[in-house]
Amino acid sequence: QWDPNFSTGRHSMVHLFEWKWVDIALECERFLGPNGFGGVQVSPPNENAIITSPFRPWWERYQPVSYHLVTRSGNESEFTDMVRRCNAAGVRIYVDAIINHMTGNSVQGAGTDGSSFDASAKSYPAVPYGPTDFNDATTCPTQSGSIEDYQDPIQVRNCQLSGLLDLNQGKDYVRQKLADYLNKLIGLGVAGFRIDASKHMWPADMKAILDKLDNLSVQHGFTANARPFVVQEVIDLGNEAITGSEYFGNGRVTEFRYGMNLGEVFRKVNNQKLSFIKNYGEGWGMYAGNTSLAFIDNHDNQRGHGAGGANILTFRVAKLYKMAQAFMLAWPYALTRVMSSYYWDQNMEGGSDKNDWIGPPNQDGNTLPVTIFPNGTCGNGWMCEHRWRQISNMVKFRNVVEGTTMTNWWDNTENQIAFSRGNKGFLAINNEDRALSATIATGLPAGQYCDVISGNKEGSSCTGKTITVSADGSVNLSISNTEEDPMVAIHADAKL
Ligand code: ARE
Ligand code: CA
Repeated sequence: QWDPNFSTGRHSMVHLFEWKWVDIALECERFLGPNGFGGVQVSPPNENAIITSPFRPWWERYQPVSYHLVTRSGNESEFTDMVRRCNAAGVRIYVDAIINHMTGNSVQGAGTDGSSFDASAKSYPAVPYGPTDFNDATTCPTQSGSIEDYQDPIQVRNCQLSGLLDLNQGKDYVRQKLADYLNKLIGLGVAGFRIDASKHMWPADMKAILDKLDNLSVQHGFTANARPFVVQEVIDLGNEAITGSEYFGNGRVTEFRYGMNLGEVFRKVNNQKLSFIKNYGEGWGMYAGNTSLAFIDNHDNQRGHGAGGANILTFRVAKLYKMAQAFMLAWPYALTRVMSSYYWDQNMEGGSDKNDWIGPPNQDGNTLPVTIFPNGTCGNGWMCEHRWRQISNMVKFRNVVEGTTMTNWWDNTENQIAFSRGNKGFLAINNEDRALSATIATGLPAGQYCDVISGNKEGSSCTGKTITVSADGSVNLSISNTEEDPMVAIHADAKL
């Protein structure tokens, strides 16, 4: 299912990485609902291994111990309350589902709900899974039992990803346990799933699991017969045996080339220029927009895991990041997901970050709450990129321009671009080392508009720039390259 089941008029989701359920519930009510966000991707809610060396890394949550809903984000009643309150605020919840594997192959002990497990015995009694539920030498062809060659689809699907005990989704018992877990979440009112490590499962096995899923819960406000949304995490940069397109039949697929290429464009590496993105998306060889999920960065590649390399844009390069987010949210391609991170100190050695493991802001392993300052920004180490005015206002822009096409493309053949979305919205970006100064068609009705990058429309005035569209629909723009945000965005709902 490719449709995210958003409530009417909403068109983007946000990943609230490592947030606690109580904070997400509050955020749905106080910010996401009122500001037009469609949904939240939450961190894995199921019990995971407790890793103490390094101390409580973010990635311990990608090592399932059971499907009990107890993690450092909260327990089952807190999760249930969050889903109910977010749905009531018009905001859907998508669960990061770890169904390819269990923990690393040598850990043992107790998980975040106290369930015991022993990976060396392939034993997870709280599910229960035992040795025959995993791939082994009869199904995985490598000596080590790990994936050694990404050009061999059998290894990629049947061997261990970084030493994580690999479930055999060919078995009906395993399929049923996984479907039971996902159905429990559907019963609590979630709208769909991000399916972790989808590349490492056979598309047909995944289909068999997805076919077992219930319709979305009518009691939680979904329409009758609505199917769970699915986005499959497949890293496909175009150079491996497995392609994302094998998974389109099951749902959407993450388009990792989107943020990677856009990072190169905004950083101007490999002679890339903004004027080249006139046909961004399918025109650049990416998946069809209706089968893909677009994002600038994710929880992996913002810290050097996964794929995308050094050119990925993150909150650390805020000026470029906001421009890239604005482009993505204004551009008519794919379903869009905004990242919301926490801060950590990097420790770069030989090009890689020795601190890439650091978990969320915490005290003795207990995740700290997201505090909100009077100006709307977040404290306690939470970055809250989704609350940055330039980003949240573009989430709203995307809602306003929905249904229109891209028109009036303009560029200076280098790094200054502008385009309209029908007669509903207009965006101009100056990523040049000099001012942008030009008269450009906007497609919008004549009048005065508030630039939603530099401010908001409040009552009958603008807190930022006021932009005048003349009788012929053009604007006389000048955007200095030294501005905090060298771009301008106007739309129908920000007209004075
Ligand atoms: C941790 C330790 C490992 C240890 C393992 C088992 O870091 O050293 O061996 O535990 O004990 C995350 C972290 C991992 C972490 C894991 C479990 O990133 O470091 O391992 O959690 O705790 C491939 C997959 C892709 C995957 C990326 C990271 O194809 O699915 O690797 N992304 C998802 C999540 C991750 C998560 C997992 C999967 C596992 O988003 O957060 O891992 O649940 C090329 C290939 C890609 C490949 C990429 C990197 O680009 O094309 O397919 O991505 O290289 O290898
Ligand atoms: Ca597998």
